[in-house]
Amino acid sequence: EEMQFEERFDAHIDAGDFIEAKDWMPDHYRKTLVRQISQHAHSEIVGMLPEGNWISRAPTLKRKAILLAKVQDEGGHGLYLYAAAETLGTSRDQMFDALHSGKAKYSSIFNYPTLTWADIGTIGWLVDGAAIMNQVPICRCSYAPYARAMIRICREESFHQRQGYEALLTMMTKGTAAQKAMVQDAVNRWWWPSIMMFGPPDDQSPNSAQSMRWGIKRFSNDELRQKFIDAAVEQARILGVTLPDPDLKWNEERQAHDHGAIDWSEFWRVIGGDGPCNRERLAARVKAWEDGAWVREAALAHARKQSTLKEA
Ligand code: FAQ
Repeated sequence: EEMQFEERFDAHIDAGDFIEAKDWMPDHYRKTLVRQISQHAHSEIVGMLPEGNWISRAPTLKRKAILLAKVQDEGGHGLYLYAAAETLGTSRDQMFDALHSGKAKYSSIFNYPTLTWADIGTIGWLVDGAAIMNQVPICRCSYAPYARAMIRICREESFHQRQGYEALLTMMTKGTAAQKAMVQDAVNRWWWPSIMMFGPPDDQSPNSAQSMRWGIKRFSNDELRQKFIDAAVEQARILGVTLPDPDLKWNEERQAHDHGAIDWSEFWRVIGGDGPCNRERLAARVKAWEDGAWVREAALAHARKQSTLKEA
């Protein structure tokens, strides 16, 4: 009987149909989705920290309002994604526990510090830009609850990307020499970590083949990285900044840009827990969880009281 279910599932996948929460699915498909969706949710929540660092120091009221809205959106994205992962039968407590104990991953990019205001614009341009490139195809992911969550998330991410690019463009066109230098410095620091966001090269990506077979991933890590680099080159030219890769050049034959070697040892070190801010990020999440204990207790006490009142 299991065989029959499996055949039917494979036929659905081959036909490009969506899988819903109540449909039969192989265990490994479920596990892969819980892994990816929960890591994605953790990334959104941890991703609030580097930018949150600048809310109280934004240069104008307008910039502060935009940044507040962006960081709140990221909190919202985390919540939709936890809800999508819960449909697969894993609880939010289990997911938080995995994050807080250091077992679960979150995106490498959020382990880098935000040193100046230009970092906020650069995160919008490059980090949200990379996130959109990776996430638009997930709107067509075979698991429907994840795909549906991604539609709204992508709309908001594109506002995030625009606001970052516009903030940098303002500094580059109307700013002082010092402000322009600050933008270039931020781009120098964020470029390589941003292109690492797409994950390891295809030949070192253990999950890619199966995830592509299942329609969870629609493009490979290297394909998305290449598309991102090609788009960023033109955007950098308009901004008037230099991307910190002397080997970056157009390849007429491939109709794509060649780029210099990526330092994968840095990537593995950061996802292994030893990046510039890993300890600080995790400690901030654990502290927030502990400080919020009284809220969870109060909500539970209230719910218990309501249900006894109803019974009476
Ligand atoms: N960081 O075999 P693969 C955002 C891990 S955007 C950390 O290629 P897969 C928006 C990978 O998990 C960021 N770990 O894996 C925002 C696996 O380890 P595991 C979040 C990484 O899953 C913007 C191992 O390496 N976006 O939050 C990374 O097929 C601004 C082998 O890799 C998503 O999560 C990395 N960069 O492909 C918020 C998108 N790359 O799990 C605030 C959804 C790889 O076996 C401010 N996720 N690893 O222990 C995906 O598309 C995929 O999971 C990939 C990785 C492409 C990230």
